[in-house]
Amino acid sequence: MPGDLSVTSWRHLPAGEKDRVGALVEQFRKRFSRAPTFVALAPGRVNLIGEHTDYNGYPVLPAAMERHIAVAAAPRSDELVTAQATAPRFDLCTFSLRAPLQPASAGHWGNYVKAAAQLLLARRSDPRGADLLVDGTIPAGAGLSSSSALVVGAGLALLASAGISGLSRLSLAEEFAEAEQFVGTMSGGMDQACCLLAQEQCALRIDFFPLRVRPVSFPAGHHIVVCHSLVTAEKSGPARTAYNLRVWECRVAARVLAFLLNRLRPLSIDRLADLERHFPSVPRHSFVDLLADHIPDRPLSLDEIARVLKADVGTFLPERTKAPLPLDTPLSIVRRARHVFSEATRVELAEQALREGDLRTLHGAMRASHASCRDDYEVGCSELEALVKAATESGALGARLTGAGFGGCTVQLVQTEQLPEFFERIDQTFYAPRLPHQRCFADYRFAFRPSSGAKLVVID
Ligand code: NG1
Repeated sequence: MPGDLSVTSWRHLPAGEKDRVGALVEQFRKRFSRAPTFVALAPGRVNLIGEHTDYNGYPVLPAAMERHIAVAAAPRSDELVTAQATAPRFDLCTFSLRAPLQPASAGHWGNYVKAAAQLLLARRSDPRGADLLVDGTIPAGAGLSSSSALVVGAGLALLASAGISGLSRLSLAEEFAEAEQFVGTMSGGMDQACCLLAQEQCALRIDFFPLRVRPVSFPAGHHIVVCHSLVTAEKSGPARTAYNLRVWECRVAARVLAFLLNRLRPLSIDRLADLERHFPSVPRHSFVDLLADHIPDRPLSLDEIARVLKADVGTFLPERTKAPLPLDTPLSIVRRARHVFSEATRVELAEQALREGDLRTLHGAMRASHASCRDDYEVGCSELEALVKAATESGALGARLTGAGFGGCTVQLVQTEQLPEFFERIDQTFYAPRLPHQRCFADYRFAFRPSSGAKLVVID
């Protein structure tokens, strides 16, 4: 099982990471005229399968990438946090740890640093601040969890600068997941858990409430390939609203099912997975049949749902929701529930297939997941469709959208020895026609073997 977060000397890092940390340390020295004391390295992740299941209490199967957010930090003598990024498009972010943390405008990158600072404030009533310098190689708005890597990286750097150590990776994953909700997304806990708990050469099966992980060896002779659809879906604008709507729809679906299963005393259930715990004799697929038997499969407001079921609208209002939606929002609860319950079964199937090296079954589960994300969860787009088709025709296994969707990336498996041919074909069919002035597409598609979780590096 995962243990505490220990500190590694930069001298013991593998060559590539050592160079990167060294370059960041140099930049920090130039900007702040002193050396940083720590560098946190927080990897992005790609989800093999289990999309939009985490906040429903069902498992996911991601792997950590070799791309990171790196945060260099040195303590300050006052209570200020100053965060700069190496990329000039991100402006300076400064805030005090004494004043209550207030989010800046939606989508501002500093909100993720403030989200991270909550872990420090939970441990110190009068903390000292730190100077931070942030660098990253994870494409943003691509469904590769760059935002959570920033929260985890900044959080670990702030905690280490304040002299706080010996923390459990599992508890940190739970705390960072809760903290990231500060930015206004009602997200689940997959990204922070993968970022902190991933193991080299393994995918990670993650279960939630309570958080548990188990590594699954990734088959030899294959690489995970990520391809960008060229559509970014930053969670600061419409993608966040669409994401939060899906969370809300699932919570209402859970409420409606709890009512249908016990009209006299409906349970306050807000997560679809909790239905299985409370009604163990009901097979998973029967929940969808029950819902479809009572609710038409089209968008309905909460009022309309209540009228169909001849019940008070309050019965179906989810609790514990930080950003509730207006009552007249149209909700597609039947198809959302169909995706979530079927995806939960596909994750179990995929994990088993990966353990047994049965790549044919894994391919089938990943392809079915893509269709379900597109048709029932409605998080696809035409560029993702074209990319999945191009990847499949170029020899990839299991091509599917990954992450929240609405654009972003696809994930697929490719035989290691076929990687050059795969890239040549996908460049010709997908990237070259869309980026006619470009010759190299390496920034948009890349291959890797699963990497390890976050590291805290001391600059000694
Ligand atoms: P991405 O794609 O990284 O934005 C989001 C959520 C996850 C999960 C997936 C969908 C955040 C920080 N993460 O990931 O918790 O729900 O969508 O499976 O919002």
